[in-house]
Amino acid sequence: MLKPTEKIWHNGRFIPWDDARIHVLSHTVSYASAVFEGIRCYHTPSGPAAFRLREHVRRMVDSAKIYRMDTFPFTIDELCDAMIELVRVNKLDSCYLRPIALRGYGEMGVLGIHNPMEVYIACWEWGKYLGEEALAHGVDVCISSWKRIAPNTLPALAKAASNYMNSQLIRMEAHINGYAEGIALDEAGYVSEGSGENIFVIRDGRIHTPPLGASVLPGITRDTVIRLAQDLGIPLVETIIPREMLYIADEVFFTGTAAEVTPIRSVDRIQVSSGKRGPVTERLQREFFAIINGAKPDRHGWLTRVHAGQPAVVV
Ligand code: PPE
Repeated sequence: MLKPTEKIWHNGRFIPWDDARIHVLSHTVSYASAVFEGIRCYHTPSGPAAFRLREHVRRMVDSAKIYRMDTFPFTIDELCDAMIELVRVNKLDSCYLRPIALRGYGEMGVLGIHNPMEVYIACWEWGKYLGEEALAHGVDVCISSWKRIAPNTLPALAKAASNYMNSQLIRMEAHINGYAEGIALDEAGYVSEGSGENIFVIRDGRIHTPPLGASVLPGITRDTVIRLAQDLGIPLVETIIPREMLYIADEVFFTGTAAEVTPIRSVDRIQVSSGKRGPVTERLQREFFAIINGAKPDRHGWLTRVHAGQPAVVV
């Protein structure tokens, strides 16, 4: 169960957790007209720090633009500041931040452009997405019978609520069949992504990941791993990946804000190599966790410290 925190940010004001309610006839409830983000704030020796905050907020603003949410009322800077202040106000040392921008209550009907935009930011403490064990030992996954959203149906580059109905189908099917997660193929039948993670495949020392044209979310963790692989001198290509490549890979892993860097030990009950976390995955994981935990210098400027600025004032 979700553990409430004290405050939620709504359109520029802090309100009590329980007051963050919307009317059942808000546009978003019938038509899924919402865009959102998921951002982790990590415990570091210099206090909590949000990981790649600006990139996440930029993607949210991009998602809103794709959906013609022209009335989207806040700038990237304002949203970044609001998130940092929210973590301070809720006195959390580490948490997951969930900003949501939705079309609210007003007119009924699909159009939606006359309905007010409501922006909320909540945060709470969130543990390991695919279980504590997953990061060390990996997860068992399947290929979903559901495809990922096809090009020019729902825009995959937008992190929109509507995309997650497709994700739910993938995740529920995997869960019911005893898998930790499902991997969807794209419209053409090539590997796309998990219900809530991007995917990486390693063979003969080279990392492969599907390109943005394969109906994937442009993951911030995906981008992080691409940069870390460059830093470590590990060759990486963005390329279409046939399904069977997963079965014969040396290593496969997921990336995501919630899932972080999670090894995959089997696909469709076919063991990936020895069925243990592989050396490239482990190297990337180590580098990733060293940076987010503040054990290594933040050489890319990815962390935003929560307590670096002025003390928060509760409105
Ligand atoms: N693909 C999908 C479909 C996706 O939902 C996510 C994040 C990613 C890739 C990875 O993106 P990024 O977080 O920027 O590296 N999924 C979020 C939702 C989790 C949830 O269940 O809610 C997340 O990881 O926060």
